[in-house]
Amino acid sequence: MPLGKFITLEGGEGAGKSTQAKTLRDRIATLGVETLLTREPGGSPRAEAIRAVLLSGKAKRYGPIGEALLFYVARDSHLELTIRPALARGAWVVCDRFHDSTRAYQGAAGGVPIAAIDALERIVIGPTRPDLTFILDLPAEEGLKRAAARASADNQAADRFEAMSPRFHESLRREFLEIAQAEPWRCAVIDATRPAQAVADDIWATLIQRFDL
Ligand code: T5A
Repeated sequence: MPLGKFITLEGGEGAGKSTQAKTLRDRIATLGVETLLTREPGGSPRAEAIRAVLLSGKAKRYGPIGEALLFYVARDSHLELTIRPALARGAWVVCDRFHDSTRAYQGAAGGVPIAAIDALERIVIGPTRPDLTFILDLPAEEGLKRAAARASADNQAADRFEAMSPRFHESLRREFLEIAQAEPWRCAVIDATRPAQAVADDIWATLIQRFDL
């Protein structure tokens, strides 16, 4: 039975998830609880190796179902080796992307039937569901501009998913908002167009309220 809390951040490219995940982890630490910052795909040695394959585009040839399966192989390892042990110790886990990303990227935008994704969730995730999910919402174009600016500063090319069409990215945004609408007890939509500090303050106020702290 998990004792800790499982918090995920979701949204399109460049929405500010990594930035906010770090700030949130630091703020949770001030509560005096153990925190764990992790990410998907990734978070365990096997999952990080699969991340490299997925983001390089080498798995694109397997199609959306093949990619969805690889995301779930990575997630299985991440849950077993990292997330469940941390929750069992009472840690608060802050995870940059989780299962909603598969629903949006491989499901709604990629065309994998939702029944297949539901089955993978039941088999791999089981009861280890997030307690709270922040959906960072902003127009896809704006997020892609942020991601492109960062990539150019780091001298990097767009990855497998950043390189998809504007239509693909707009459908991601719609799907994340639909997920939030379908599960309002778990999800909170955060306006990510504002400066990072305002977004962080909103996330923190929402967490305090949702967890009744
Ligand atoms: N994926 C993932 C799937 O297809 N299926 C899945 O199941 C899963 C789990 C992961 C990719 O894999 C896909 C989704 C992704 O395409 P990634 O590199 O981890 O790849 O990509 P992202 O998760 O999209 O991470 P990004 O780094 O691109 O975006 P973030 O984390 O949302 O944004 P962040 O914080 O890095 O910020 C981006 C830039 O914007 C600035 C930052 O300084 C940075 O330069 N910024 C802001 N600028 C203005 N105002 C703000 N409020 C800002 N906040 C941050």
